[in-house]
Amino acid sequence: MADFTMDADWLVFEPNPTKPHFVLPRGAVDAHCHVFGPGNEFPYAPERKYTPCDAGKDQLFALRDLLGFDKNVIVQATCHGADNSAMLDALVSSGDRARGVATISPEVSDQQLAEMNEAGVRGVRFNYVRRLVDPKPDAYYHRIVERIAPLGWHVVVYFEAADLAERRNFFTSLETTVVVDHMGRPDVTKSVDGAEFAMFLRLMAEHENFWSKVTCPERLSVTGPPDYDDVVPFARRVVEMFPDRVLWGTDWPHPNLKSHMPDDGKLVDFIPRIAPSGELREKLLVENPHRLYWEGTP
Ligand code: 0GY
Repeated sequence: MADFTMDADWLVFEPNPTKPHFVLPRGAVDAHCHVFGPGNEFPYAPERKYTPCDAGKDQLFALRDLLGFDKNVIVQATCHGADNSAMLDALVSSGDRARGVATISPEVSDQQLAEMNEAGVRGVRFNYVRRLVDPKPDAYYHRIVERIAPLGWHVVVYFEAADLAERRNFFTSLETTVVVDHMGRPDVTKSVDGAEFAMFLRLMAEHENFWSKVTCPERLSVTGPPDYDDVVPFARRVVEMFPDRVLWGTDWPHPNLKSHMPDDGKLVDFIPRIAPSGELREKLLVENPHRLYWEGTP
């Protein structure tokens, strides 16, 4: 059997997160999280760039219940490549309380696509972060878009802020809904009013098919935990400018963090700082994810 010992510098998720003070609205969705393995049941992909700790569906669902979420959107992680088995197994086990975002190749069969759709997959992820995947040409992704168009799925894109200028034309050529991970990973040491973040806000403003996850303060912050103060102005700006096109998620089990591991309860307590009104929080946590993933029904 393959050896799936986690990387020596891997930080394991917090085993005992605190219960948040902020009480999530009924029907709240954790719209960005992953499952890893377990590797002996769902082997990690040979081409992976990291070997994580196991973090399976039972642990994810226990966290969902502790934090007070109703549902999850499980995003295929790069350590599983295009083998979506662990994610699909979690969707099926969730009893309609999870949807998925898959990684597929253009050669996927119609039957595989139909089965994924039936299990709850509603999108595919294109990942441009070089430490996670090897880059592929635009034509490869266009072929995938042709395959998913009949299903009405959307595209999730993950990229670093510095790469937006180069990728923008491709992204805006997509006619599907396009969901940007983690606000396009802004450099939060720069001004929220600066040129780099302005480019991202303009992309959102000019293209109504673009959505943003206002996720990952723990990944973007330089000032650090527990308050992640430097991320607040960025996430709050996106929530207030585009209240109907934002999503929130924990990013559990937090792959590839190096500085610290967040307490997921504290991450939930971050939400009212970026979505200061009840109306904004209802859209961010309930209405928007249900529109995109559950045909609008909370
Ligand atoms: C995230 C971020 C990361 C990893 C992955 O699929 C993945 O491996 O998404 C990262 O390392 O920045 O969204 O979970």
